[in-house]
Amino acid sequence: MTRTVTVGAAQLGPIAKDESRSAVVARLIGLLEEGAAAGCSLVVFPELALTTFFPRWYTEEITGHDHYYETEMPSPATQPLFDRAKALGVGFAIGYAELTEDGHRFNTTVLVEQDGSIVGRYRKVHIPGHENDEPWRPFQHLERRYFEESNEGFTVFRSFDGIVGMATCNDRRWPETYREMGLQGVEMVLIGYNTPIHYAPDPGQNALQGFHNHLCMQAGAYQNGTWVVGVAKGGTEEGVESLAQSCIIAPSGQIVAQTVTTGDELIVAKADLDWCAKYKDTLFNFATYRRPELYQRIGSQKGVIEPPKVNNGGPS
Ligand code: CDT
Repeated sequence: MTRTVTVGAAQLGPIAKDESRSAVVARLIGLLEEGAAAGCSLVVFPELALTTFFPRWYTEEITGHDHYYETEMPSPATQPLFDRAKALGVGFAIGYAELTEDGHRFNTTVLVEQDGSIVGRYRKVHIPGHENDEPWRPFQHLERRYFEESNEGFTVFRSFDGIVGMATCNDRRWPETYREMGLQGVEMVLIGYNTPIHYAPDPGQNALQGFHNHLCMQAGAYQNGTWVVGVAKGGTEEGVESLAQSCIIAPSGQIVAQTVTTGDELIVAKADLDWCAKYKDTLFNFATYRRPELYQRIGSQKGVIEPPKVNNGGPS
């Protein structure tokens, strides 16, 4: 018997600054129900799926954005989503801003089983952007002000009849993200994202946002023999245009489903988890072919250390 997970990528369109949690949760439930009707056992929502992408605004005090954070999950506002998931027998993954009891702030995603119980939590590792107000930008990307870097790393979870991991937005650009989970046998990586089209430090990259999005997720899928589900919050939110192009990628690296709008849209794929072994047991048989003794820099060195400049005998 093959292990097949019918998975839905539930892309969201913009969430307005003043949109209530209950209005957003109603949108999420609508997509969950659509997923159930399509036979999904798992529906994946984006990063920060309960609020607008608030790191685009600077507040002098970090607490100025506290109303965008969740202090419990589920909460009274999100409980209806968990209840509906349990009733439908559909699991889900959802990203949100987490404020812990002892005052830590993380960009978090939880994985919820078909019985409505939380089976896994992931806190974003690679936090992009900047910490201080940079008024020269048309809008801010202050994730480094509003979120801490997680020290928990990339755990994978036995769920949905397979091995499932999570990553968040900027994490998808880093090969280490996939390989850390690949080394734990991951079969499906769930990735939510909010990616503004305009990249202020180098606008030359703007036109390539869609290409880079798929490039890194397709490579991560293929090189680790895993499914990847990439889910956007897209469209123009509070005046900032963000990438959509959510997709479901097979272990071959091929995109098998992709959204065609920039709004709320569900795409579905039947993900055969046994397909992963075709890559994990052949070309990417890590146990046979990897050479970790030659990869020491990857685990120990953070920045670039160039080789010393050599004297080539020319005039000094
Ligand atoms: N949310 C998130 O991580 N977005 C980043 C934007 C990078 S530009 C500061 C991304 O990698 O898509």
